[in-house]
Amino acid sequence: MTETTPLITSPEHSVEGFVREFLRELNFTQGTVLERATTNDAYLALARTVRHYLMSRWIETTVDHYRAQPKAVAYLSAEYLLGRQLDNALLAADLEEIAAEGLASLGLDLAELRDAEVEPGLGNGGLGRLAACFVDSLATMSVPAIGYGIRYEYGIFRQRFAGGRQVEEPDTWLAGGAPWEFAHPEHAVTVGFGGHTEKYTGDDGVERSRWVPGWQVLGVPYNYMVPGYRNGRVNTLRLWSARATHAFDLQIFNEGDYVDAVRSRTFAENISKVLYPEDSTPQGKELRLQQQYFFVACSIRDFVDQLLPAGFDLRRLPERIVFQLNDTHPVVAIPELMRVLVDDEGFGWDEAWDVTRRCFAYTCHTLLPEALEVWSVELMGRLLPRHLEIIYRINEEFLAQVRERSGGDELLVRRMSIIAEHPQRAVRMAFLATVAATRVNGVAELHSQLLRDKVLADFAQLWPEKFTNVTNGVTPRRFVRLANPGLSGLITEAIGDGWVTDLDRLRELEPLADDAEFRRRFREVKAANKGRLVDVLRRRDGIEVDPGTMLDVMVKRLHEYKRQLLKLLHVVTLYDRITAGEVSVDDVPARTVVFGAKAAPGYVMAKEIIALINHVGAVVNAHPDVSTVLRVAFPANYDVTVAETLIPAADLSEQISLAGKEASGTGNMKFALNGALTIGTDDGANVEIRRLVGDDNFFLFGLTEPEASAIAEAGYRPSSYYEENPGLRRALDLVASGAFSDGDRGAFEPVVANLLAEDRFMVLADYQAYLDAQARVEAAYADPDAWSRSAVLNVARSGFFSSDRSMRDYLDRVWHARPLPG
Ligand code: BZD
Repeated sequence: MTETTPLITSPEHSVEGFVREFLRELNFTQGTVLERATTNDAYLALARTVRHYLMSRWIETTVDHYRAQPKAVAYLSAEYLLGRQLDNALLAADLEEIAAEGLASLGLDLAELRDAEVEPGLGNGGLGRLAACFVDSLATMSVPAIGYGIRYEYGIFRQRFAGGRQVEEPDTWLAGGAPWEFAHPEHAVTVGFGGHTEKYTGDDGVERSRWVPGWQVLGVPYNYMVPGYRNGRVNTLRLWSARATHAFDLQIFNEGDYVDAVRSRTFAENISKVLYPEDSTPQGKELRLQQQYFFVACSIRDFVDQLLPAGFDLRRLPERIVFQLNDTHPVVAIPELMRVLVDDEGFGWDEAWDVTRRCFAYTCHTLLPEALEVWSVELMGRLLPRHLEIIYRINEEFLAQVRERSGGDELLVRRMSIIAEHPQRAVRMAFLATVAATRVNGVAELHSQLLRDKVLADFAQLWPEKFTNVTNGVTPRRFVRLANPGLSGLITEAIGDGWVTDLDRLRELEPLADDAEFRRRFREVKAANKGRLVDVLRRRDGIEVDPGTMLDVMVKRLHEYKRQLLKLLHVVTLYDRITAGEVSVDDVPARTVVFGAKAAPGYVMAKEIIALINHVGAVVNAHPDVSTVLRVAFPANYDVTVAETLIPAADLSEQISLAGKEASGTGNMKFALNGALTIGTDDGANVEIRRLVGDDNFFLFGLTEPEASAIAEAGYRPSSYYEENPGLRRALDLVASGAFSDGDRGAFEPVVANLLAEDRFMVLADYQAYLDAQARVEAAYADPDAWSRSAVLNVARSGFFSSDRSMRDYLDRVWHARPLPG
């Protein structure tokens, strides 16, 4: 790092300056001319042009951080679900109008170039998208921060439907070129795996252990700009790509085994090849642990070598860094930092532990017991033998403390041990994180409460001060300002544009909920957003949506606990009532139910549910009467880009998980901020949304968490609901009859049978309450003026759900760090 200020000037901030820079890029980097440029050529040239406008800010931010040596936040996350970069970069650089005008003067359409970008889908769902929102907010708030993760060559799979069933295809997001990344092979880091440990006596006479890895890989950093919103700051996201240590192993090569030499290279590069498409059910695969260790080892090495001054005293590390663990995926960073301090830097154990403890904080994102990550001791010992030793010692000292404090309560000791003994000996990563971290947080109030009371109750007893809550948030830049330009314009006209970085100011809209003209314009915006969605779905999926209908949207990963089946039973019931002549199409408001969901490829039930939704949709949409008031749309491959057009168009947001199962949800926040009303359970952040927007502007239904727990405790019998509720019985019988599978009774038998016999997430118990709530939705929707009043109030009262506020909470409650304004 140089100490001189870089002499770099941005291209001129004018249409002419922009056009000049764009054409230079087209000529010199793409090697083509305007007349011959493909859309992708033009997109790549445009991306690089925009980059140039951000470059001096990026360099200055980096240099400032190095000079000031502030306490920094290193966000460690195995996933970043970034979404497209171009629009956000244009917005941050205040170039939207200039670019549109400049391109138009060349006969190019910004909207078309925008569509050429393939989003980097380096995450599964909420957790990965949250990381992307957080790095955006950190940059916008001028917090010295770096995001560390993995540059997967293949992101989340692309979903297609064949005969209504999900088919996965590889996500080749890098194929068209990657204009937003900067590879830095010169800063590659070497990471070891496998091998064994050796005991030896150090110079100080102390018995020590040293790791002799069996093989090594290189981690090559790729830097991505994280531009703050018009604040002169650009932070860095650093994603690691795995390479073989030697491009060719010359010795093997010379021995003539060329194929083996190249194969070893493939082996190393496999580590960052593909994102695991699992959410909520860790698979315990060796390659996954390799990925986790790979990226945290690279990141710690990088921070120490690149971001700290030479000769920095690592005893003072906690003054300079806090590593935020995004769930348990990066938790092996804890024994890694211990290893670096003890083995490489010669620290004593206690000293190293004291430093390490103060450097980590842990966020838990789940409540499902099966989602808590464990690694078998066998695998950990084989892949990371020294780390396993360290984990054992951490556990030993921790359990000694538990014994002492509990007067030798061995039951408690066994419950709290970082090493589980059954069904196999395994490392409980959430426990390791909780023992080591300075702070442990859940992601919504209810979730944090349940962590304290249930999942991590023993730990909360021991260290109540460790536990805190930080409710999730979403970036208003991407999810309001960019995704909903119509609403943004309306808001800005009313209250100025300060809300983009101070979302609490949306409160100033509250009086306008009672202003008929404002409501009319709000409805106009919603209608225009629906029009935009109709175009996108027609072009992208060949799906026809009637923009005059209520848009009832359920988009999120497919999981039983999220209860897409409950939504589907509502659809089936409506279909049943209309076809049976019990309900006239004149009496129900026309609605389009939109689903978007990917299922983990190995999650059989989730894939069955996708097929069932598509089959029900096909029958409903083909029915001459029913389809006049009810249609199902299930665009394949729901991703961030689709979310950005879908959410602003929605009227009704479906947040219907069984209470106590959804840690927070963040889609729920995006919908509320875009003026959709929520139908939802008392779960995750729904609780806070409802409290803020008001009971009258939220359709609450269903069991509460204590009620659901009590039913489970007493022995839940789903079939009793089937027996006692004729509507429910008819809906399930209809599915079982083959009505949606060309008469094939067996087709969805497993889905129905599971609901009747087990129904782990109490779909049947909440069915009637859900239908009743939907009836309230219908009644409310019949009064457009009252509905839009509620919608405006949802917008006005949801400012709390900005990820800027989440970052402030982390700064105060967890990180104890400060912004460094430029
Ligand atoms: O994290 C989600 C929770 O389910 C949501 O309730 C919450 O809002 C968000 C953000 O806090 N969890 C995930 O998205 N989890 C994963 O994607 C995941 C990925 C790999 C392995 C395990 C879980």
